[in-house]
Amino acid sequence: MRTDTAPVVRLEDYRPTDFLIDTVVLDIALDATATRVHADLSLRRNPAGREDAPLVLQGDELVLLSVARDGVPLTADQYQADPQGLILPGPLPDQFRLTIETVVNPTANTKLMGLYRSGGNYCTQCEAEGFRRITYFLDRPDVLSVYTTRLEAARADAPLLLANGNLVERGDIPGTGRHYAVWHDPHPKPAYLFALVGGTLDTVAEEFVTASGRKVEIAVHVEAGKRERAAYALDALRRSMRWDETTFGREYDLDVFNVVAVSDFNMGAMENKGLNIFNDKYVLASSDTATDADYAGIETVIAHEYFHNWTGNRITCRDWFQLCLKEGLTVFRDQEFSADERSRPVKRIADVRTLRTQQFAEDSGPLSHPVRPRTYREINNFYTATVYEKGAEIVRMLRSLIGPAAFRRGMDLYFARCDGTAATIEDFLGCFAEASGRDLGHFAQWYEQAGTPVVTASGQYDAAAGTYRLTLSQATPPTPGQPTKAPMVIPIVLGLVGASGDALPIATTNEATVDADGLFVLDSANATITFTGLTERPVPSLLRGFSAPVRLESELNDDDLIVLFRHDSDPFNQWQAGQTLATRLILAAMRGETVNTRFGEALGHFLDSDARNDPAFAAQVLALPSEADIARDIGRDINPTAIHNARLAVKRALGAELAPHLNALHGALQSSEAYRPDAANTGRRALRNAALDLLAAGDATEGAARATAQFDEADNMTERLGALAVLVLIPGAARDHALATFAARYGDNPLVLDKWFALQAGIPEEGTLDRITELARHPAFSMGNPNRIRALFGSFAMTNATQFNREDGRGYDLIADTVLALDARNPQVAARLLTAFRTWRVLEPIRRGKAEAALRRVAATQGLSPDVSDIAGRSLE
Ligand code: 0A1
Ligand code: ZN
Repeated sequence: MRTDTAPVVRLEDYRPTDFLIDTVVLDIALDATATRVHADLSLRRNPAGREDAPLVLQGDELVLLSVARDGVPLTADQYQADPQGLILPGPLPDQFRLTIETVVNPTANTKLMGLYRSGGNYCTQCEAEGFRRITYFLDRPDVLSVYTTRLEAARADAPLLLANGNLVERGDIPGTGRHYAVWHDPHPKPAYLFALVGGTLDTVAEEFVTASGRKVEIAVHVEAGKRERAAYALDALRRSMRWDETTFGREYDLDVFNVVAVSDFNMGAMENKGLNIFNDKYVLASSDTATDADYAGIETVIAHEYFHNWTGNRITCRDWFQLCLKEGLTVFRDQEFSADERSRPVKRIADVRTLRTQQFAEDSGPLSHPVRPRTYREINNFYTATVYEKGAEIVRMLRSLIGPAAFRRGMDLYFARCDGTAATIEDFLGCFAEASGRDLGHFAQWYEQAGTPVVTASGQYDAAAGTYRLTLSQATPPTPGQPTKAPMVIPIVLGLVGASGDALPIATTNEATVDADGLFVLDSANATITFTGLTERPVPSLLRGFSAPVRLESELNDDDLIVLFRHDSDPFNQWQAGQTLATRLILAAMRGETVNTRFGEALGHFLDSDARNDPAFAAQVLALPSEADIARDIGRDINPTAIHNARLAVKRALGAELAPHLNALHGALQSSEAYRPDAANTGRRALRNAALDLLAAGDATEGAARATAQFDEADNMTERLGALAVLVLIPGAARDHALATFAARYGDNPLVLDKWFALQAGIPEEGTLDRITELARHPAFSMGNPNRIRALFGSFAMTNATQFNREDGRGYDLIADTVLALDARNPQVAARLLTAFRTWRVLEPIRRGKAEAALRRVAATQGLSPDVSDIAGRSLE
């Protein structure tokens, strides 16, 4: 067991390994408590490594049975071994075979890293450093090997045996009740992409023919009895494979592609070569059990893991500092896929909401780090919104800057040049610099500099001269370890809108500064653009499509925002104008003022006209900025209860003002057609739920009645859960009845019960704390299952701002206690839960003190995992 603080790993200390492992032959006899792993490694000295260096292999909680070199067992003086490592001091030949036998206990593996059991099946998770929990290895991403895996198990225990690559052989071991399967993966890969699965699983499969005519069997395997819920995942997989062919020219490269869903999984899913393993939340769906959001999540995650086959697997990372090389790029690719499959503007709005809620929050607090960090203690703590979501934004900005054609050429060059290698951000950017002929040196700062830049805009119209001078400036607040910041390269897509909504022509004194697509590149601290030939005062529409991950502060007045809300041709900025107006209303309510921004009136007009043309977009417009959005806007001395109350007051007022529109919409959007998870129907249901939510705020009695009716009549989970989400906010018999009905109906479906746990954990009432204590004793709850923990405690800490941040500190104590109770069992999930404290420093003094005390109590606990110790330590720095 590793203890407390792990040593710091630094990017600048990177050096190649002293040995390479060309082939790995594994023979694994699966057993619930004593799985024997026989590993045969062919090693050779790395020409780039040190001469005469010893061989140092990593392990983690391993039990060594035997070790031999070139077939000769090693004597005790020829190696040093403990559970954490195996060292051969040498002298060693330049090339040799090393045979290692270890034994591992999958049942005792509660960390869910390495080989473990879930739902009675065997599965693995090796990213980032889980392979060392199976055998001793050079467990780092720049060691690429060809794997052959022989699995053996009792046929009754594990009728299905899967590993990476193609199946080469299978058969019975006569007279033993055991059988085996041999898998071979011809593509060299790092150990973190190794996987195996053994067990009893139901399968849906079909044939996929690649663009060049190669036949691939694609299959989704789920726990026994869940087969009916696997169809959508298979459909999403087929669509993803086709999309990557047409959009990026990438074909699949093995004879089979397997997806396996397990019920105990620390993250969303994992891109193991040819054998993706998924949290079953991102596979299982039926109209009765999954919401439209679940379907969209499945589509995204299936695509994400599949796209890793090229961006992550064929081209992997040199070291874990380069994690964004695969993650940022692959998120960008899955976002583009979903945008193409659904509505592009709505997808963009949803992605920006996530970015702001997760990444901006992370980036403004003690856990802020560059997209490519320079140091880490525990790499598991760097699978963050910054690496993933901000990493994707960098790729998106790159495309805006060099244009789609050069971007595609750069991607093609990257695939051609780096295929089969473990690459760096420099390798990646080099391809785009070459393909576009542009110097991307300054742009590369986005990977190095943490923090969210603030862009400030101010404009001056000169009616006599017909000019508009727009001044843009940027500044990035300090972040841990980076007290001073340099200007960044910020692509700002902009337009000018006239008072009656017309797009005004763009002409500037220096024509080169704003291109035909409205792109202006702000790459210094300040810049001024002079627009000419104007016959009216323009309203600037800046940062269209959210063209850069920055905070924009502009001095637009309410009337300007109404113009943009009504007329902006850029849907993102149309939505943003509505959000900004709503934010102003909420901030005014906090100050005890009533202001009239005419937002309610504009919203009513919108609901009667445009809303019905694009319901998915309208649903986004109706959803007020979140409490976290408002908190971020205020920035310091946050009182979450004051924000909650002000937001609720605005929501009530808007709900009451818009009641006739909302009631009409809610009725009109009902459909008697059979459920389909397509974009059009998803949009319709989203708007119907959003209308219900707002109208219930305005009139609780009418809302409860409509919600109860919707709950009872719904033939799908989206509308049933939408109604329940409204009902849980209205104390009373209707709520209690609906919660009980829901639990009775779905008592045997853990993924659906997670929704029930999560909704209750989010209730912004004093009694929620006791409710959570009670729910933790519910028979369906288990501290062994990450999804259950996230549903109950994660939802409370991350979404219930008023109760997590109770003034008496009991919310903080609950989460601190849970983190400590969980840490010995599953440090990765415990550490993730602790990140709920990431914004503690901006709280008002009383809450800040209580949050700090809870964090200090965690940090001072003896025997913490490196994961929790790292988060607690950095949070307090
Ligand atoms: N590479 C995966 C994420 C992942 C990372 C670590 C894990 O360990 C438990 C699991 C999954 C992805 O980006 O989907
Ligand atoms: Zn990924």
